[in-house]
Amino acid sequence: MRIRSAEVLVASPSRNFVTLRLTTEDGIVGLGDATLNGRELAVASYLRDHVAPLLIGRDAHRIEDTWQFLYRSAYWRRGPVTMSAIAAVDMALWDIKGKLTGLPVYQLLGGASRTGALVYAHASGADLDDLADSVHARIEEGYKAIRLQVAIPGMGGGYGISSGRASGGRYTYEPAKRAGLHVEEGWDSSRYLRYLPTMFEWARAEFGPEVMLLHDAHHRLTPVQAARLAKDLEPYDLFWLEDITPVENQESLRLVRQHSTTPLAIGEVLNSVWDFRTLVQEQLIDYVRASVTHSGGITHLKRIFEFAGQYQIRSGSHGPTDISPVGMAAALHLDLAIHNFGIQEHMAHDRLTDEVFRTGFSWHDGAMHPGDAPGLGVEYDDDAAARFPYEPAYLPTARLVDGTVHDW
Ligand code: KDG
Ligand code: MG
Repeated sequence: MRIRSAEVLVASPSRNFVTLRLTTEDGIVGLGDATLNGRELAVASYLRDHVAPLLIGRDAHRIEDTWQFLYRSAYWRRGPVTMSAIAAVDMALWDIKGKLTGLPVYQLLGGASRTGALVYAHASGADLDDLADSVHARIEEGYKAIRLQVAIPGMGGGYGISSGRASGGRYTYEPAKRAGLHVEEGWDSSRYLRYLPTMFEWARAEFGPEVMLLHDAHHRLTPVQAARLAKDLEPYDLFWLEDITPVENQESLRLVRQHSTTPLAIGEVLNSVWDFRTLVQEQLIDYVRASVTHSGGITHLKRIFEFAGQYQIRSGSHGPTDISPVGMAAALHLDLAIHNFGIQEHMAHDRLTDEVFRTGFSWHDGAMHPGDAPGLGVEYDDDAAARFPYEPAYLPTARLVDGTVHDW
């Protein structure tokens, strides 16, 4: 079963997505997500100019061999551009294999280990009243786990605050801005550290002990600040505290661990099993946040999760809107199959995105299922995509009060 064509599709139905479409000689189509927020065209070129010519004529059945070939023969290893490109090829080949066998991908991965993947949604607010509305909306939609982000008084914002409802009435948070290439946001760690525990105290009083609460610090604290926050948040029983320090200095988490039992989640900017060695072997985290789209696809993310599983660390796949519905489907198939599943992030896509990508996702009791269509179960509508050409968009920069560039 040879690959006949490899097309790179770039469209912007409310935000940019890069999709790889592989077609076999017999006309079987496989889709893969290659979206790298703010750097989309780098992956599109990597695929179009360097990978597609290598794929034509290859046996579509050889998923592992193709993965190793693309990884090792490039010589230049890892990194988000390379690993997103390999991820797209890997997802598309799993999609093809599913269609050839007539099975959904989770069946090929060993079958379902659970009835659905517990998902968490985002809630955010410009203040506590606004946040309360957002949390109530998520609870009414059926979510059991919710990430809380709030603007910090006196700081004029904070990470993860939605600017309101997008098309179709859904609340979305889209940090990459189309208008203006250099959006800057202020940041003040002292105000944040003082305010956040009071927000969680309020949230537990307001929403009770049952709802699972999460928070993303988005890489902004020093080790000692991170330790203090994790300790201060202990009484509020978080499901996890995410990206509490920049991930490059992994040893810094030892300090956090010494001072707190708040569960930690890290890894959305990492992209290979080798990047997780210290975090996993020293048991410095409780959840692996890698994404199927940026970490080499289903084949490699499964390897990362199995490595983590040896240390009782669970999965927590990254799933913001910059993971396309194809990536989300791939993540859900893996979530269903692996043993050490923890939770799946779910940020509902804008309605315009749904016009381009048709999914068969179902939803029950706070959990999602990718559906039982053969392969990944996602279809791409070229006519709809043609209405939404690529538009450059960039992630913001964070600056401290004195103007210094900070981790965004
Ligand atoms: O493109 C950046 C987003 O992927 C990131 O800000 C989302 O941190 C994120 C999350 O946890 O969803
Ligand atoms: Mg995050």
